[in-house]
Amino acid sequence: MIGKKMEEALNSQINEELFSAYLYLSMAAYFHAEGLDGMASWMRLQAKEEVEHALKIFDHLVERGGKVTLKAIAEPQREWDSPLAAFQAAYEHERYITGKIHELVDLAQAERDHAAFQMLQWFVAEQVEEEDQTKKAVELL
Ligand code: OFO
Repeated sequence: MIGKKMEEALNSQINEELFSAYLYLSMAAYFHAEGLDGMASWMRLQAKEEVEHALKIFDHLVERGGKVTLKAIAEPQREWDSPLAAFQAAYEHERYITGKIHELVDLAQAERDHAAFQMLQWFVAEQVEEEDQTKKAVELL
């Protein structure tokens, strides 16, 4: 059975992951509108991955007898000054998410929640990859 603090924190992270999906879908729409279908496809894939991230945490809560509480998803930005500005925003967003994942790891340690700690290690590694990918995209533009 998962503790209340971890349950709440993981529910908030589900929201962060679903907002990430919404943000990247919004960037995909922006790229389509600019005629940049390749970039749009890349962002659509990222959006799908973010939904998968949300589901990983969702499943962890379910498996541990926690309660999943879905909250409202904020409206994402719709326009950027340039493709570069959009990718820079994606990179900044990934850095923000890395900070959130690290806070969760700290909480798992403080709560001695070894199961959440182990599940979160996947996200720690994933964030290294996602920061790297978005940073490289920024450098290419
Ligand atoms: Fe793009 O990151 Fe989720 O976790």
